[in-house]
Amino acid sequence: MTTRKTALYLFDVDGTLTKPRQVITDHLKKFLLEEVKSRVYVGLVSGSDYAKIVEQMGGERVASQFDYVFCENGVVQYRGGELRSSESILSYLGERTLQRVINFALGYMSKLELPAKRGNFVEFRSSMINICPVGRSCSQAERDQFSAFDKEHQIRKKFVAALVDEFKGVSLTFALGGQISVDVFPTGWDKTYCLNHVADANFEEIHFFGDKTDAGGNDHEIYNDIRTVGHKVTSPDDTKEQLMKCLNIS
Ligand code: M1P
Repeated sequence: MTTRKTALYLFDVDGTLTKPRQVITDHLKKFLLEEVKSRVYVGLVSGSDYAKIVEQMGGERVASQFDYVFCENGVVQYRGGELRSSESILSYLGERTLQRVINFALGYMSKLELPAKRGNFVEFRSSMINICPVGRSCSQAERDQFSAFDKEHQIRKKFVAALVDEFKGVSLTFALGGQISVDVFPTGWDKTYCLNHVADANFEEIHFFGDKTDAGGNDHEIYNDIRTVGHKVTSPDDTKEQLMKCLNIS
């Protein structure tokens, strides 16, 4: 068996390994778990929760083959399919502040007129809240429609500006995670959080591949962190191409 280089390659999921909220292709899955994993250590770091990551990797058996699975920005950590650690936004904020955030978000969203509104506007996770103007129970077509509408009318950008203004004194970050929603989490609980979990492993290099690397995107902090070599990608195909170059795979 060949020894793997002491390097860790971390991957965002949506837009980097899969199309937003879609399942990874068999081709890319095989490439990552055979070609890439035989050369370096591999990990996932997503804003999503564990259930969504498992779904997008095509099942728990696949997800558990990654050396690390960091959910909710790495604040929730899984290894080999087992939960290793997590944090609670409820304990951090307290019920009163949490409700202020939720009530403000629901009030703001109630005044929006959109092409469609469905259900599940606030998703409460372990270490973050995800707020979604169209509603997380929208169909794929409604998701795409909202995404196009958002690009034209800056719905989420204006929503984030209103949240930042309302919660000036509270140490919270509002990030455009994916295509249709806003992630709300304590400042510092961004994707750089996962780097704490690998500090003991003393990797010589940590590479990060992500698409939302601009300011306000949820890959921004880890992409720019001095502990990582950041790679900005535009699609799953681009991720594969960049990996082939980095690891000299022909
Ligand atoms: O890409 C990660 C994001 O995926 C989903 O975003 P959306 O539904 O808006 O496309 C959410 O799970 C979000 O929390 C996460 O950051």
